[in-house]
Amino acid sequence: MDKKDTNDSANLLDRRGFLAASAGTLAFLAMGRFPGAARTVHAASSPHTLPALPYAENALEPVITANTLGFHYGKHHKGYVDNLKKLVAGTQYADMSLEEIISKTEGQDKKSAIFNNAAQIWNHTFYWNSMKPDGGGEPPAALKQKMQASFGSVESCKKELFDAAVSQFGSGWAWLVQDGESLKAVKTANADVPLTSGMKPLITIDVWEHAYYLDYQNRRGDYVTAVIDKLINWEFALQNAA
Ligand code: MN3
Repeated sequence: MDKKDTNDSANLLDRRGFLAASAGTLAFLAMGRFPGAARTVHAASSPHTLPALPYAENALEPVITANTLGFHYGKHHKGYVDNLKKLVAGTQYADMSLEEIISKTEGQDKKSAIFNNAAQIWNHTFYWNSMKPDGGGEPPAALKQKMQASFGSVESCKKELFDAAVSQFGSGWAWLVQDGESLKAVKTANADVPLTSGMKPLITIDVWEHAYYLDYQNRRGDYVTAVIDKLINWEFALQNAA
């Protein structure tokens, strides 16, 4: 990992008041829990590289099949990287980190293609890390406390995350975020990311149809339930909340 890049990126995030959702991610990945973690860290903030998956394409079966993951990562996620590379070539954005591109293009109609592709790269990398083989189950005690303080119980937290995911009309994302001292379940449309509202993402679930249609067809609720119960990486959420 290039320390200078990481520091620059963290400083920029702080200056923007983003409170380093990525810094939490970086800290977690830097702990080396995933093979190839360092590669993921560096690539996650680069607009030019498809970050490595933190596990094999078949590692989330049977909840998410290798078929779905292969298309989702290899075609969709890669497609956003290929698009962004072309869109930023020779522009002021070419040498910026992904987070910087997102912050500078957010809300600007003329830059929406750049924003959409940059945010989708960020969102997908965050989504892959929001899951792990044999995930779900009991959250770590420190996260459990935060969930109980904000939602009343772990079950209520999961239910609000589920509700956000199934009620998002059309394409988008469901998120567990930290907003100030509270945790919240929120949804965003299309490529939108809670970073731009000053909230710190802890976990995300992709609810674009391409995330589940090959495995679940129209049954988004079944996909979301299975992800929450069997794949969600609560340790990743806790690291992001730190
Ligand atoms: Mn997707």
